[in-house]
Amino acid sequence: MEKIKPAEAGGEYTDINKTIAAISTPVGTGGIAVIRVSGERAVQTVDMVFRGKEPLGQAPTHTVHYGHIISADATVIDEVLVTVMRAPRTFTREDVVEISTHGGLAVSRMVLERLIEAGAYPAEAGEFTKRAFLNGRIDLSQAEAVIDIISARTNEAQKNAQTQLAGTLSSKIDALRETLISLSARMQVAIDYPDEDLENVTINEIERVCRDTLAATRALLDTADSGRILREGISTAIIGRPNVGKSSVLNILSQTEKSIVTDIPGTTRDVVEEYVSVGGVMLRLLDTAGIRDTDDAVEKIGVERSRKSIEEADLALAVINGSSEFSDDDKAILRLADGKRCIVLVNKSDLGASNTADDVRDFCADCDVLEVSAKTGAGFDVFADRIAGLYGSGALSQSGGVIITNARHRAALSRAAEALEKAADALVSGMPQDIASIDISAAAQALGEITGAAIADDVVENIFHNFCVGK
Ligand SMILES: Nc1nc2c(ncn2[C@@H]2O[C@H](COP(=O)(O)OP(=O)(O)OP(=O)(O)O)[C@@H](O)[C@H]2O)c(=O)[nH]1
Ligand SMILES: [Mg+2]
Repeated sequence: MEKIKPAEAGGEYTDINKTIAAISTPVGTGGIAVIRVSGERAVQTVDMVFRGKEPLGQAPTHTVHYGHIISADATVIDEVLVTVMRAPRTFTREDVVEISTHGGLAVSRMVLERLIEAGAYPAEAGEFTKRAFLNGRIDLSQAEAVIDIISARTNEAQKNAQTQLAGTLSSKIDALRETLISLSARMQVAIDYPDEDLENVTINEIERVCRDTLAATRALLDTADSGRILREGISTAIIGRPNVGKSSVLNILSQTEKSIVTDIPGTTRDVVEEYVSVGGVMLRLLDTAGIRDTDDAVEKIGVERSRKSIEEADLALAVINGSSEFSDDDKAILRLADGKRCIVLVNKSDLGASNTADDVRDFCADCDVLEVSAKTGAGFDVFADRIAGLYGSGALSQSGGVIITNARHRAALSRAAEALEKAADALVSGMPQDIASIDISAAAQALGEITGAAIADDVVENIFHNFCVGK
């Protein structure tokens, strides 16, 4: 079979009239792979390369068909199941056909190439979801929720993304925006026809609507910190002297051997990163080089990175060797975490009881001090409880359902809040209504960017390019 080069990405293929195809399952080997085809000619295109009991042309919607994908020289490429879904009850609202093949990389690629020979265009990143948006099935914040569901690493993050996909955020935003638009329209009439005896909007009413909408916008903005945590995890720097067991802590929490552990002080040089779920909360763990004065050039860089990662972290996880004295070096390291939330793990508890934990408590009244063993796992259940208490669902759910997890939404809400503040201030200081009216429209515009009701095309393009191909 002649190889077909994937078409170069370009404006041409964003054309909604084209039938597109892509492998929608992850690259690699698995039980099955799914190749998704969407567009006006989806059924005909697949029919050209499919041999089953009957052609797919007459297949009713939402039916599954057994058969084979056949190469140009009539040899069998794979035994497949084909699902035919006709518009409009599909993900893209277009005709969609999904071909389930055996999960080999070569097989799914050959099937995709066959489809391209038959006239399909390779889908761009996010193009299926973009079509769902362009065809009005979902709005922009729901499309973004699709990415979040795919990339969710904890149950909490996944639940929040599902809520967003269900349109909870959209309906909140739409309601706020509609209030502003109707207010602005009534103000406009009063401005344009000042002499008519129309039912005028009073300054008081305008100000009240601005303040109410501002309060609702701020309430959403207040959830953004929890939202960032939900999405990106708590960035947690594991810090401590060399050889205290920092890498062992990362390994036991992630149940991997990702970080190299040896009894040689100065083992870790680079910052090792791993996402783990602890107490239902996602932590982005950063295992760092043990902090000490060193002449080793490579280790020196590691120590510098370690200091930097503490600065950028949400949480410092300071590890101390409980089988040795609480030293001045330990104290210096705890001081680096001053002003941060800090949990101290007094490690190696399996080596016998010591006073080290009490000494740490005396030194640092604000620190949460836990005795653990990265060797046996003792004490890590208490650690998980502590994390759940600090960042878990109880802490998040106070915000009443909707949580802003997306930086783009946050920026748009900030702009809306700013515009509403300006409008309210203008009214209070007795400026003409047109001035406030401009700000109120700007606030409505900013809110509209969240759902995509009012947004520039290039921003939309940019959002969908963050998707993976096949989604
Ligand atoms: N007995 C005991 N040994 C431990 C425990 N945690 C770590 N160790 C041992 O301590 C040594 C150092 O562990 P690492 O995890 O490499 O320590 P580190 O802090 O990452 O060291 P550097 O990367 O050199 O800064 C290894 O020999 C580990 O097996 C523990 O809880 N109990
Ligand atoms: Mg290490």
